Amino acid sequence: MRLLIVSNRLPVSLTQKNGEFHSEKSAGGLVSGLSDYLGSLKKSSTEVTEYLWLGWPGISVNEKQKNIVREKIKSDFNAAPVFLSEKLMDKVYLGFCNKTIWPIFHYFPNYAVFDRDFWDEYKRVNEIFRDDLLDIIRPGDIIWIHDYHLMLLPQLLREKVSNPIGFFLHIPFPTYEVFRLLPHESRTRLLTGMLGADLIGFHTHDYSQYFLRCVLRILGLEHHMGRIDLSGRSIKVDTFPMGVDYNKFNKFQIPDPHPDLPDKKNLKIVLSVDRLDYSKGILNRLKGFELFLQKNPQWHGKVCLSMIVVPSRIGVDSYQEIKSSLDELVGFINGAYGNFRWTPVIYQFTSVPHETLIAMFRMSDVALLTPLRDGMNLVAKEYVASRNDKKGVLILSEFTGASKELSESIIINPNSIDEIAEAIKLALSIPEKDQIFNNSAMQLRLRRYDVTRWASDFVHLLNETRRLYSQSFRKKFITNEVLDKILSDHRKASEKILIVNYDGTLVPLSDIPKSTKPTPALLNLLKDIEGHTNTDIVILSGRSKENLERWLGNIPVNLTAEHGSWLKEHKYGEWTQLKTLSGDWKDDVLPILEVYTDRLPGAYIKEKDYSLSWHYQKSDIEQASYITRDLTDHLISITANMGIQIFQGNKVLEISNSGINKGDLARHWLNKKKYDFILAIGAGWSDELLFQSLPKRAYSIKVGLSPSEARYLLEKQSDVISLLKMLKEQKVGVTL
Ligand code: GDG
Repeated sequence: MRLLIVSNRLPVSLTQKNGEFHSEKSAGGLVSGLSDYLGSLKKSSTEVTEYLWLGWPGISVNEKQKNIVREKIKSDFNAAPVFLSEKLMDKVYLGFCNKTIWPIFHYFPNYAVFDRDFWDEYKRVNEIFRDDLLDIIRPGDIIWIHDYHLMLLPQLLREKVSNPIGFFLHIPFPTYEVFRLLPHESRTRLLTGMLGADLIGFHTHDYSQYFLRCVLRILGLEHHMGRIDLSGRSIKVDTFPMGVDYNKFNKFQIPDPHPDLPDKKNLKIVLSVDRLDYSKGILNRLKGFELFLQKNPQWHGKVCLSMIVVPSRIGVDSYQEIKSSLDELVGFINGAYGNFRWTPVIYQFTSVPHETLIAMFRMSDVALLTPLRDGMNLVAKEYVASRNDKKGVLILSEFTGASKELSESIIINPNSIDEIAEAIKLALSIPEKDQIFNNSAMQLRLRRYDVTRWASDFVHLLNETRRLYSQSFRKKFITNEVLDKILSDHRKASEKILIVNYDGTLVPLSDIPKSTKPTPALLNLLKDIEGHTNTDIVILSGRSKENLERWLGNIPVNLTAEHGSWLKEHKYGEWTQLKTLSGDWKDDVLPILEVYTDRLPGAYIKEKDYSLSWHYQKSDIEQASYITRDLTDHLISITANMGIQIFQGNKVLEISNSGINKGDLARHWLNKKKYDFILAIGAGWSDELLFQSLPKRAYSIKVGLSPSEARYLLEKQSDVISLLKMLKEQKVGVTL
């Protein structure tokens, strides 16, 4: 199986000099982590046998040069380029990506810019990725898309290919209140874009939950244990905390003495490493260090903060502002506390070679990482993994994904300068044996769940998700052969019956119950099936008999209202009851429904002869979802001995004491004649009893993709109408 990794940038950046292309490996957590995983594929036996990395090569290329670039990066890096102009890429990277998504997702709405052009360019780049990928994707490939630059891509591809698609977000996913700051169109499209994937992964459980909540609040889609059902597909949302290549850091050999490193003498070193970014809390870190020096003169001359800041996003104003404040603050601290023999803050605004970084990790007594928000923060894990002496103390912000796994470190709130200063003091005093104890526990975890495990877990679950959800449904899809069989059996049979549910089957589900009145076309279709093909029709519904009479009373169909409380056989034209029913129980249930109605604005009660329905189409969806669960539990507990049934419909809870379920109803109608063709179609969970009660030779069809006892599945309600039209035509050899 071939794995296609898709990210904004390739793991390599091209430059052009004198007509020649030169490549340089790009830096960053995503690239180094995935490269380590892909490297491990050659050594181990996994389901992935081949891979190809797709992304922007970092340079504009003219038509003639495209093939040269393709060949170069394919042979050197097993990668394929998505060609985009540098101008467009810059606009999107420095526009919607880093001036809109990045600040919103990192809880800095004051830095966010909402610009229509940014959004249009973002959509364009995602479409260009889609178009280039379509030339490369082969059946059987699995596609893994990475990060916030490509959030629309899963859906854009889903519309064109059926390959398994995974999406992983490397940055935090914000809470609903922050996410909704995005304009309507972009917030909806970002969510639906991600939902094009079969598996969506986040670093932490919190991010997964925030995403699911946004999906509920903004798209109105509920989930069951992280599974969302949408347009005939199931999408799994899960948590995969990204790890590091533990052995690479732990076993790395560095020359001793290393030429780039500071002379340690008797100094304690506090290390800080980040990209320049307001989300990293670098200014707070410096202020914390300054407060520590202010409060602890005994440490003057004995400790230094060694700070590596890697330049990034040079074109974004907010980054320039931070850089100036940073320069100023470093200058202030060194001027106020330093002397000829001691520089309190050693500051480098550059990236350093990988080997130097590991050497710095090993010689630093403390790593001080104080992001105000960070998806994961791999530097924290790399520091712990690099310590082959198991020593060192990590001070880590509680707002990093990594803090969930590195709980033996000193966890601080980076908004509190006091907490940072106190933590530095504490870290410098922790005895070696405690350092070793804490570090060993963290190393154990990092060794077990390393970057290879992270990626292989994701890929494995992506395959599983597809196998479990989609494939099992797919097996039940009505094929052309099955369709032919249904139609020819229907044509040949002499006694035929069609039992069909109303809402969600004959008409689409709607939040406005009155809007699902049957159209003249539907009424004619039912009339024709009955008249031309001599088929008895039974319509099952939870609606009142008055409602059904008004809508369907004049066509030759048999009706069942209020979940079976009332029946009307067309040829007699009278509403009758299967059993003698009582509505006395309503006196006990109504007051309960009223209490819950008061608690949920927008909810209302409808009373029918032998049933009550509690509607909440107009209510806040999330609140309704909680309160409905509560109400259902409450009703079940008090009605256990009343013999009433509770049905969950589309934003309605129906309570009925018919004592008759859809299975009983089916038997009632089937006993009328010796039917040699039976077709039952339903969409809700209560139709399962109908499907179960049918004889084996009957055709049963469930509308929508979810586990069902029905023999076959149809994807959507409109497919039911197509099928009914075919029944009417009595043609064989057609397709849905
Ligand atoms: C995203 C999310 C998430 C840093 N300075 C140098 C250097 N680095 C390397 C580190 C580490 C990587 O860069 C930085 O990783 P982070 O995790 O801190 O952050 P990002 O790559 O910016 O971004 C983040 C990550 O994706 C993974 O999902 O953790 O939250 O923002 O590997 O070692 N490497 C070298 N010299 C440096 O000066 N050689």
